Amino acid sequence: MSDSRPPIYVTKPFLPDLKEVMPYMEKIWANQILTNGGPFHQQLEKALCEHLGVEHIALFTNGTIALVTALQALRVTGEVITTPYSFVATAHSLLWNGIKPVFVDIDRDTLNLDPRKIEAAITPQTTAIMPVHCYGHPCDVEAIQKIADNYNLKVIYDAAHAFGVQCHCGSVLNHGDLSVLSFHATKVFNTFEGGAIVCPDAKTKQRIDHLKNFGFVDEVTVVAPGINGKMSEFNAAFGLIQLQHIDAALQRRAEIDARYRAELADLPGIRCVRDSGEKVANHSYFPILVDAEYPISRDALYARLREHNIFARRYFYPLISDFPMYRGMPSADPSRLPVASEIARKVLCLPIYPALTDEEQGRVIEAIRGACRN
Ligand code: T4K
Repeated sequence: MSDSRPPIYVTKPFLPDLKEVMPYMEKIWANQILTNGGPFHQQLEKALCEHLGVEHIALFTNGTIALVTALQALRVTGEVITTPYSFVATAHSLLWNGIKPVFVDIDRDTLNLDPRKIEAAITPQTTAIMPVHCYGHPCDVEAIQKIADNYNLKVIYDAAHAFGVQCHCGSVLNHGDLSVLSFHATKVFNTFEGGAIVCPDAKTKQRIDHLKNFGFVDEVTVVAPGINGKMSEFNAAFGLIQLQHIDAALQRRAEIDARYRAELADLPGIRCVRDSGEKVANHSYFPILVDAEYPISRDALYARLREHNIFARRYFYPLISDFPMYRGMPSADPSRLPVASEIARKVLCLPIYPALTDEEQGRVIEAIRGACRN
């Protein structure tokens, strides 16, 4: 049986009314500045610093180039400890810099890099740790910083999911040496494509700004083999509009999150992943874990939802360490990553986005509950 009702995807980008976009386009058309650090680019950097509660931010064309550049900016080499439970871009950014990723298992509750397992993976070649605030749930930032301080390692957070998240001491983006955001269409805050590096000081931002502009300092001076990572004026303008709607978008996400938790709570074998105690959450994803007590497997549930025209996603299956370019590495051996391997077999991310209607969410819940009645 296939469902004739409209499809529901795991996410849908928030798009403002086109009428709101036109005045920004008119300004771009009038001044003819399309890119290279134009007025909207500068305005968005300022607005994001204020909104996020951070000191310095460098906008990028996407999160992946921002990750690659963050590693360059800190001159990271050798080996970097990271999580296998993420989107491939996390580890790919290391390979693009000729760095060897060393995978360490995740914590069963937070699904983030397990700080208790990091030390055993440190070698004389280790220069940094690249943890991910997976689903926007903060890592154990204190424990990670303590290890980094003890071993003189840099910490670069892949904070692609963590827009607006605050832990007990303010923005989670202020932890580590650098934090990298993604503003991809599928993210809580999107600029179509986009990303950013949050930096602790003006000097680091300046170096990053050079690196994202081919290494140019002025017309005749190139100080590094930089890349073209600049955000365009269109994307920056769109970001300024998005910021006006972000609070309402996050509020709606919170409502959807709360309803899933309430209506799936009594289902045997369905566990809703908890947040990690953040003060302000962003509800960027809604991951559930499908355990053996549920009548059908995770993959059968995924297929069942598809029959109902509901396109949930298995983020993050397969593990990064299972992809061909990584699986030969000793640290990629599944026997060394038992928690990540188990979670990747059980996880399913349910649709969550501001425009998801109550009726649509009801369809998702009903399809999951339905399997228990068959
Ligand atoms: N680090 C982490 C931890 C990340 O999660 C990501 C990106 C990065 C780094 C890299 O940042 P970026 O370089 O991307 O800025 C998506 C995104 O493409 C990717 O950005 C994201 N993580 C990842 C978790 O998810 P796919 O392959 O699942 O995307 P796709 O095209 O299948 O989209 C999922 C659903 O979203 C679609 O079924 C429908 C909806 N959708 C998607 C797009 C692109 C729309 O409604 N409109 C759209 O324009 O990777």
